[in-house]
Amino acid sequence: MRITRRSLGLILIGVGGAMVVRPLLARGAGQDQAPNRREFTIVAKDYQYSPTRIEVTQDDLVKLTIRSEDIAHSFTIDEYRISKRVPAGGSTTFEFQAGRPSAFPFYCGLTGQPGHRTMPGAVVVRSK
Ligand SMILES: [Cu+2]
Repeated sequence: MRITRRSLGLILIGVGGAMVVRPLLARGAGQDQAPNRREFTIVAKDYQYSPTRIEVTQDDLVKLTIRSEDIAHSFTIDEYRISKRVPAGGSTTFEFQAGRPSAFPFYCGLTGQPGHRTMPGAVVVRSK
């Protein structure tokens, strides 16, 4: 088969469609069972978190690993009373269960250098 620009587009649509359909099926099957588990890694570097935004769904069990690629930082989400120290060049991992839908800011709570105050981000919880 000759791969034309049009057929390549159709193949890509097929791949994208499969990626959308699979999580929907998984959610339907597990509706009354254990909550979905989600895992993210957030990297701190140059006074920035990356990514600055993660999206989860209400009731998800969220496992977050925060890794610093330079100095020590902290990772705080007031809504969840989470405040974890992230060692220089190291990481910390913790879990929480997503509650009410909203956007919950996270930030670095260290105060030694002014840069720590400029590390904003958010955990966005979508309703089911
Ligand atoms: Cu910091």
